Amino acid sequence: MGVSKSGDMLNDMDWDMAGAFERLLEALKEKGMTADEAFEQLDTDDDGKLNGPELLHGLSSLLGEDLDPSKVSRIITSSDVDVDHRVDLFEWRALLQPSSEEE
Ligand SMILES: [Ca+2]
Ligand SMILES: [Ca+2]
Repeated sequence: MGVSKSGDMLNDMDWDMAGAFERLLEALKEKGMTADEAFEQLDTDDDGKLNGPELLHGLSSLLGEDLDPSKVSRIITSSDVDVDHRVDLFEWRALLQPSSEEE
């Protein structure tokens, strides 16, 4: 019910990043994982930052859908406060933090 489908091909510009992160939050909730734990899991080389390949790989497996590098680079661009082309823990938390509430 209420599911609308557009016949248009979903290209990268139309890709719903916020929607993807909502699904990611749902997935984490199901696994009982916090944002911090997810970060640790994604940070496979333990440098405290998520680079493109780590995000691509980690998010794809958490979401159970195949992201592509252009989506990942959009995630990085939109979250990268200090412009080092990596997502650190603070940037990651900001990505996953619902903006409505802060505690
Ligand atoms: Ca890393
Ligand atoms: Ca950064």
